[in-house]
Amino acid sequence: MIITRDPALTPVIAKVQAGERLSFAEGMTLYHTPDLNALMRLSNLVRERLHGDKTYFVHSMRLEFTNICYVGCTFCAFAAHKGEDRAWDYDEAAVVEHVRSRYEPGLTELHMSSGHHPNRPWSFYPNMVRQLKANFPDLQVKAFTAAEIEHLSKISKKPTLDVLRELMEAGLSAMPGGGAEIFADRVRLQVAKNKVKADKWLQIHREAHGLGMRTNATMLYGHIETLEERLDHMDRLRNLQSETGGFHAFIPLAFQPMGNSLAQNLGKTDYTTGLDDLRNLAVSRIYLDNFPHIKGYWVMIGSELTQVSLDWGVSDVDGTIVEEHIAHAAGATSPLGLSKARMIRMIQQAGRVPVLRDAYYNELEVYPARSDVAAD
Ligand code: V47
Repeated sequence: MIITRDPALTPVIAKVQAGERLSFAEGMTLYHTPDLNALMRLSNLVRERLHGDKTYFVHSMRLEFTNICYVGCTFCAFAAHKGEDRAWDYDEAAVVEHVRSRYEPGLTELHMSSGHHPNRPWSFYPNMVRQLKANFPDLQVKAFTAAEIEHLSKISKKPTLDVLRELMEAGLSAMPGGGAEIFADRVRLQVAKNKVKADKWLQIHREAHGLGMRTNATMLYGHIETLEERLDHMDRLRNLQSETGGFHAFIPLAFQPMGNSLAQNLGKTDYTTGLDDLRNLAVSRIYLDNFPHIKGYWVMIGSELTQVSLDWGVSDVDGTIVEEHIAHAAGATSPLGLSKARMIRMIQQAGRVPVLRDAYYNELEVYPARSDVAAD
């Protein structure tokens, strides 16, 4: 029984408790309610109804094989132009070598996303996936955002469906959720005007789901978007998920304000607040009633707040990562990666049950819940 001091929240709580879908207006009530404690408990109710105390993580490696990109998103501090000192650009052999030099036994997921490279030919991408699978057959390759898939469609002059099919034949397991940013045109035109349009982003995920691939969805928040535009973003995702059921997780990405023109032009130097991060996670957990998981992305909100977020709807904390560059280029203060032991402790300290998963949420190992885990 969740009691609230906010009369507007009472009917929303009743609907969620009855397992009914919320309307847009009811979603906005979640964003506006002053009763954060009730919001937390409501999101936790949904989270525990789905997963109990289980909290999923993956033993993963991130690899950005190039930061060369011609798109020019205003929030990005990662992209570089060809010839710049800070540009890097791995060929197939360098990609394999990079993974080999950082490989650890038990690694299950390789998560790759990169810039839109102006010159690499289409054949490079399936070849790279094939070489990775030949060298590391047990590794699940989760790669290429919908924005990258659209780019590959342009350079190959093939429909996005064929691009996806050929990458799957080469060994691609799943697609990450990047490139979604905020779907609303007003924002998209200001932050990512040369990137894949919202409808096309959704269409590419629809096609991937149709081929049997599972994907994720992100939302970049905390810049110029309104709360209505955040919920509109979730609403479009909820509709697609009702159609296909192909999304694993929704991942809110907290805007990192360093080294990018969007923050500079806004005069913004502050990070999103902890309460905005938590409220946003809770709203997404409640509103996205057909998404299996809400991910707390420790790279952008820190491992400390990620621990707290496990009471605010989060049931997945991504992975060990090893080395991340997109958020760190834009000022993320978290470590580059976390050890598996550290992730397990982080979840146990929050009173939850750590579950090691693969890219498809198959459970590889369930660890005990422990109340006696010392602080780091
Ligand atoms: O698409 C870029 C975002 C994304 C900034 O699918 C920024 O499991 C905040 O998509 N501040 C890449 N965000 C990361 C991503 C992701 C992360 C974790 C898990 C998964 C998954 C996907 O990072 C980009 C863009 O939306 N981004 N710059 C910035 N300054």
